[in-house]
Amino acid sequence: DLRNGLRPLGTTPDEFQRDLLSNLYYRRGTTVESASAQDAYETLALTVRDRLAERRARTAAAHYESNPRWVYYLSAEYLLGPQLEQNLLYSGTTELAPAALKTLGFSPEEVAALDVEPGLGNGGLGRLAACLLDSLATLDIPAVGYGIRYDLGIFKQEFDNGEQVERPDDWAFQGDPWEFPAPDDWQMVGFYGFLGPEGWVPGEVVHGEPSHLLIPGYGTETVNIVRLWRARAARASFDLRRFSAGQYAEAVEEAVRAENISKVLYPDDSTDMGRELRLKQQYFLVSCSLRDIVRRFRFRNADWDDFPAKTVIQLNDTHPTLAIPELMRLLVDEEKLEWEHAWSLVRRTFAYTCHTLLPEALETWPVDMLGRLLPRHLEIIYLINEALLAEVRSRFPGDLDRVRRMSLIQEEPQRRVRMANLAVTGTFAVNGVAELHSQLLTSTTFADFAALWPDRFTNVTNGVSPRRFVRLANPGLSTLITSGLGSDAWLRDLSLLSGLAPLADDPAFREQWRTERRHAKEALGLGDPGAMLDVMIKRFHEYKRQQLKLLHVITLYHRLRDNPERFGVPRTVLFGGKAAPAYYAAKSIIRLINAVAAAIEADPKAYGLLRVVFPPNYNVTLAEKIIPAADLSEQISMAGKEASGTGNMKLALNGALTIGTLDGANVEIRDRVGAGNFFLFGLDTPAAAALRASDYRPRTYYDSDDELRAALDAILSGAFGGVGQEVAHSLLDRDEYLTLADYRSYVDKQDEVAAAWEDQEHWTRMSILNTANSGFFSADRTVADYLSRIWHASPVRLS
Ligand code: 26Y
Repeated sequence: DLRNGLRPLGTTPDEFQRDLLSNLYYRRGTTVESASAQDAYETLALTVRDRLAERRARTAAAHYESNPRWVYYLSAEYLLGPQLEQNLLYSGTTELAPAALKTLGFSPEEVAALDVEPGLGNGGLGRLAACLLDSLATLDIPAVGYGIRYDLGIFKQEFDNGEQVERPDDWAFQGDPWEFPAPDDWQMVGFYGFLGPEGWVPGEVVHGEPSHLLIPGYGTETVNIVRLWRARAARASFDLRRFSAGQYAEAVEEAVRAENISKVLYPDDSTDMGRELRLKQQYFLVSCSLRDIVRRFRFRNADWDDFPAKTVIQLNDTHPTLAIPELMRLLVDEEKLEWEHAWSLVRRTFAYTCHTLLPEALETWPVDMLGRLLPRHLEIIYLINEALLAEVRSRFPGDLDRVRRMSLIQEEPQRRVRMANLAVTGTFAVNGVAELHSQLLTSTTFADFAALWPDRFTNVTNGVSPRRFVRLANPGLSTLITSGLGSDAWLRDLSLLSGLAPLADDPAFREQWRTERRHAKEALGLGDPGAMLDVMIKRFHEYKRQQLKLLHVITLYHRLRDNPERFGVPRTVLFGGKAAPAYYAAKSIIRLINAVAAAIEADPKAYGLLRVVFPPNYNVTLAEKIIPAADLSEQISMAGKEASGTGNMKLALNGALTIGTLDGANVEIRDRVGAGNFFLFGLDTPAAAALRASDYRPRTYYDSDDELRAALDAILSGAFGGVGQEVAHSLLDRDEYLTLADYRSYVDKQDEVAAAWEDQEHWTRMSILNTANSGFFSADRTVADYLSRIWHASPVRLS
């Protein structure tokens, strides 16, 4: 019995310190006298990691023994955030580390600064994956996350003359102390080739080499893993003959080509060159992960018919959808199951989460490309399509247009495989990520599929980790919440936050609440601590409408120039976020924001009244500093475009008030915190859709609104260094996301925000009620919903 051989590592200060020194000597191979800060960091990481690894070993043993139903999460992205502080907290060693580090001569702060976050994701979808893994472990669910170990994560954003420039994110250059390599579990992945009489003969083969990171549960013993694949050349690919002939580049050509597959996270897919490589990445992830899942199934099971009962595989958007034809291939070609038998197993194994409403974000792959890279998979997709279309024809005889819309193959203007249709067809459950989003999916994007298979569709509203985004990000407020509630049980049951509601009427508690929030603002150190901190932090996209916030900023600036003594509430407006490198419109907005920020900064009239700050390289590390300090949360997307949002939840939980449209999860936030504690503005989804469908003329708003006209004229006249004219033109000529239509409603609502801010007692009351009523937005609740609606897996607790 594995468990009998393990003794938990010590939790006293002496034991921790002894282990730290021992790791410094024996694993880091250095001494106290010569230890660098990096040595101290890596040694501390190992000492903390060991404590989790011991729990991991016991978790694995318990899982093996109970042969449970497994939840497998397949995601091309994970934005795990910095690991050190989380792992200190989850291993109960937060208090032990500072004293132990002191013996090495380093402060906790300088060591924590060396903890590099693995930026293996772009934004919301990747961070959601990380929050769900955290909650799965916290709820003791046997689960594994699968992903790609990109050498280069999401680019580092810098500003050069206000313009975004992208620098490579070499996150693991120094090695990653949190990572366990597992080279023995390598897999082989084929690409290209041809279909011969014996089946698919790949023309190129690469190895997938896994490593894993530990995913500890909070307040429980369970430690799960996320397994990340790295592409390697098949062995002996080094061409010694060419090398000897001086052809150094050619000698490693094959290795380079193989390793390129996991080289870099795609920040978008707008370059043609990268598309095939992205498809290769997707298949690489899927193929390695499925073989690993099958290997794990076989430890304790012999009968394929048990596979769906023991396995649920969640597809995080369509990026891993090739898993559906890949499992068909494994079952039919390699395991020799009958097609119908295999299809019934596949259809009961997979579930699909959709994260978008933008038609242009639905993935499709050219049939030519897919057929060249994966000829057998294309054939399997055609076979699945035949059965699908036969079912459609028999249910809706004569409805040719419906058949055309539902086909897995788009015909015009180019033949392409529709990955979302494949994902809906090959799964037993499809969910959107907020109530409104799920409703819109069944009434628009997937209306035809919902008519055919109504029971397949469901909603699971997103959530966020209260450990990372309240406890770790906001320790001061967390302590206050714990003292207000009389216990820290809220960290595992966030609905308990409702117990704070009565304290909103307690002036002493309100005073403490304000004090903690002010400390967070001082700690952030951006802008004036006395000013309202108004934040918009998220990826840059026109539908999210950073340009609307910017028009408001320019309007405020004009008002203070014309009438400084009547300006009212001082504000710091904070923007954070990255734009896809080839998304020129979004990059123009970034450049214009920086230009406006500089103009305001240079104007003495604005001093003490208005500032715009835009710290570069918004990531999880920075989010954890900004969110606790924020007073106002900007959630101003065009209604019907933001699937959910999760930053909105993080900000509300930390006591920021939201100004927002009825979009995504804003709707549910407002329902819960109360309409009186939420600043609503703008067109709702039906009104926005109707306006767009009509003959929308943005210029009529420009013509009839003096402040709006002044704001756009300022940009057009070159008031901000001649920057951003293309932004103004695009708003006046097209305004795809109805920025001008919502401008007046937004600016007027912002005046109400300012008026509310003047009454700090009332504002604080609203702030407390936002936190008290946001417990629903815990990722623990999200996972509980996935469990009861889709996964149906049970906890396995360590005895
Ligand atoms: C195919 C490729 C270009 C691609 C890569 C990344 C497409 C989409 C994405 C990422 C999408 C994403 O992050 N979506 C966000 O998911 C969040 C979690 O569900 C939502 O809260 C948010 O509204 C949605 O935009």
